[in-house]
Amino acid sequence: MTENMTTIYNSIIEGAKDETLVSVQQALDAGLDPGKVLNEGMISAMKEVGRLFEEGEFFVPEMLIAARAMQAGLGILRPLLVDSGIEPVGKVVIGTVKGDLHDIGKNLVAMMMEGAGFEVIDLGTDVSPEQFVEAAKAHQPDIIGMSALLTTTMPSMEATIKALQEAGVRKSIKVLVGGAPVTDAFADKIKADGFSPDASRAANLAKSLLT
Ligand code: B1M
Repeated sequence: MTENMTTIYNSIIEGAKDETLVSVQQALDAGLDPGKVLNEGMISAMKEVGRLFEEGEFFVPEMLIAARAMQAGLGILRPLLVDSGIEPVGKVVIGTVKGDLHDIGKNLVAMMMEGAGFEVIDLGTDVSPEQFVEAAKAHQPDIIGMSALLTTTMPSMEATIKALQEAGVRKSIKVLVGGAPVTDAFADKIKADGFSPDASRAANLAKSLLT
């Protein structure tokens, strides 16, 4: 890892928001690729935060301040990831499922989708099946994207797909799922149209689902 990248990585783990802002900007000014800064400096730091939490070295407050530093850094990357300059290719409604407050991955997927030319309606976190159905009716999206980071909230994805079926809107909408515990096999089981392990592949998959 370069010195810049190490500083970004450490500042996120330490939850040092100001240092994250400065180091991300410095890395970009030095000409480093935004995708590399994101994956190697930032996402890998969040993985380490998760490991430290599992080991009992970090608790919820440490996870929270690390997440705030991460979100601040993402604010700087956002214009670089989003600025596609192309006509909307479709409409996506996205949210983190009911009972789940993790939004960093979902926000990244939303950014990459915007960058790929989608109009994105972000419902935020803790989104119930009923709220997804309401949004499907109100916005008539091409795609609904659901994110879940907890094994305990994954069943809400299936409940949402069933609710979309019952409301009679499932056939006109593709459903894309993702989040750390979600797998291809789970997506098949709940009859989603697609699963992606990361944000950039989610945007590509969203495009291919429409063709
Ligand atoms: Co939480 N947390 N957390 N947490 N947290 C995890 C998820 C955990 C794995 C940590 C651990 O134990 N190692 C664990 C879940 C265990 C499990 O269910 N198996 C956990 C736990 C237990 C909890 C609490 C229950 C802790 C507690 O209170 N005792 C609690 C639950 C709160 C709730 O949601 N109801 C909790 C709370 C929190 C914070 C609020 C403190 C904070 C979140 C802040 C926020 O999001 N604003 C937090 C954090 C930061 C994490 C970790 C450390 C990091 C998550 C993250 O942002 N990663 C996480 C550990 C880990 O994941 N290794 C952990 C970076 C992000 C870019 O990756 O979200 O995976 P990710 O997104 C990726 C892909 O998954 C994919 O693309 C993204 C980018 O490439 N993707 C999609 C995501 N959504 C997609 C949707 C798609 C397609 C791809 O299509 C639509």
